[in-house]
Amino acid sequence: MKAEVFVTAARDRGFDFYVGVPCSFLKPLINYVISDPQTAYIGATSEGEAIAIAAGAWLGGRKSTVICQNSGLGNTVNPLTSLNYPFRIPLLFVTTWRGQPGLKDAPQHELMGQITGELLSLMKVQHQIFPKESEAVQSALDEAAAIMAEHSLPFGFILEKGTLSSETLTQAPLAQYPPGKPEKRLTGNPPPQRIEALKAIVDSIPDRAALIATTGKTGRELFTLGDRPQQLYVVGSMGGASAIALGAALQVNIPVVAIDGDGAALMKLGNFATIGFQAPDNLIHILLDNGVHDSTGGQATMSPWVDFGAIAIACGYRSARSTDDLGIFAEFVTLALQQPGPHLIRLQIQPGSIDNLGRPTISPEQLARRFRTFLTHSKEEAAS
Ligand SMILES: Cc1ncc(C[n+]2csc(CCOP(=O)(O)OP(=O)(O)O)c2C)c(N)n1
Repeated sequence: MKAEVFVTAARDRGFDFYVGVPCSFLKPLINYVISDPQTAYIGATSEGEAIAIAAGAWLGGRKSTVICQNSGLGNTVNPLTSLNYPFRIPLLFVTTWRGQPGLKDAPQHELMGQITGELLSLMKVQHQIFPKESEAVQSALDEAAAIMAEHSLPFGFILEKGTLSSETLTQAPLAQYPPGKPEKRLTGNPPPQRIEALKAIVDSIPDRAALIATTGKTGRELFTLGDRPQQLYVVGSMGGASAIALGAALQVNIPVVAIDGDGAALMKLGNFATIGFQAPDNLIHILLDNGVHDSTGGQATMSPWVDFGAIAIACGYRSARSTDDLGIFAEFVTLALQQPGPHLIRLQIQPGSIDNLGRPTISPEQLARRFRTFLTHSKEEAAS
């Protein structure tokens, strides 16, 4: 079957945004969506990142599809279970079936081939075999869409070897970014507390900007400071906040601000490369760097050895600024709002948190819908 049959039928149902990591079984589908000007394709550094970007795109009002090899299912477990499930974020999920029992395949696919369907079922991802005949595609997609609408969860198609006929790849040349330089303005004074940093962010950005806060105490402190519809507290999916922000930023014209932790950023360092490459000019990636996993008791991270600004610039961010001072930080945020991004702003903060730290009282499911409404309204306002 031609990949076009599936892609066209999916697009007719609103699915025109693909995120993925390649597999040789997927080559026709990936090559087709990369080459098709009517379809967006974001290459991710890992399958987990792909899920988070797709979730961000859904929050931004876009129906999205993740395509990957079943070897990468392990990488999707964290976001599928701690992001899509609690926040009830649907997506179309196409995974290959390397190591399908009875198929001669490489040894590294044997076990995953045996458990692919079971693993999806365990993660409450309903699934079926990717349709093999053109005539079956429309009804399979209708069924997938109906199930996604009913449960608001991902639906999977398992793609068997040889289902799709080959496609040629037409790839745009890689963009060239002007070489930047990371900027550091360190005072050596005691750095601020996280809560002061969050207050500075809220005070420095306009109300029309969206804020996506990483897991742990960052989201809890932001909620405790004051709950607002433009704020999303990513309670799980550690490291996913910046990828969610990327997926969302690509859909909207308002500033989208990811508030990351050093532990979370290090967990998904690949996100920097995808953000730098996709280069949404409305994305501001703020890193509150306390050098520890503060939320779990203050265990050290490797952040003192890591130059996040240099990494961001090397990955194609338009600017990367670092400070330990709240006043300079606020200046950096204001600059980032005025200049095209993506920007990294790293603020050194003290470990520790406030007393009487709250937890979001709204369910993740409601939170996601409130945030999605905020983002989609911003698009409607921009269009009117
Ligand atoms: C995949 C995963 N592993 C571990 C955890 C447990 N956990 C929750 S918050 C956190 C620390 C996050 O550290 P950092 O990003 O530096 O933020 P901080 O807590 O310092 O604000 C950890 C390890 C988790 N939520 N998810």
